[in-house]
Amino acid sequence: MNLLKEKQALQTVCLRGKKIHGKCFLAETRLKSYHTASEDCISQGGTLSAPLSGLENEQLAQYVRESLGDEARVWLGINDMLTEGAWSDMTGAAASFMNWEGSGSSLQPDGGAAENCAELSVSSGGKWSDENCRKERASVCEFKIV
Ligand SMILES: [Ca+2]
Repeated sequence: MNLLKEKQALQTVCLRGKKIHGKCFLAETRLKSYHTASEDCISQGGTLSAPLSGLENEQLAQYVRESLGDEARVWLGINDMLTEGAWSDMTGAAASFMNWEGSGSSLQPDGGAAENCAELSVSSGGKWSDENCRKERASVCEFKIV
C-alpha cells in the first residue's frame, strides 16, 4: 500500500473504532480462536490489542464495554506460548504491562501449560486471566498511528 492509502485505511479504522493516544482500537464481535483472531488483525495491518499502561487498559476495557457489552471478554496480544510463564507481546518481547485478576491463592494466570493466551474481561473491571488459546473469543485489533 502507498502511504496515502495507508493513511486513509487508518482513518477508516479510527472512525469505525476508537482513537486513543498513539493507536486506534477496532472491535471484532465474531468469536475466534486466538490464532485466527491474531491472523485477522495482522491481515488488516494491525495486531491484537495489548495495553501498555493502566490508563490504556482502562480505555480498552471501556471501549470493549461500549462496543461488545458488559459481559464481553476479548483476546489480548499477550501470550506465553513460547516459554511457559514468560508473557510476551506479539513481537516476542516481554510484556511491559500486565493486569492479572485476583490476589493470594486465586491469582491469575493459573492455567499453566494448558492456558497460554491472555484475555481481558469487562465484568472483572478490565482484569486479565489466562485461557486455552483454542477457545473462541471476541477481540480488538490495534493499529499504531505514526
Ligand atoms: Ca501458560
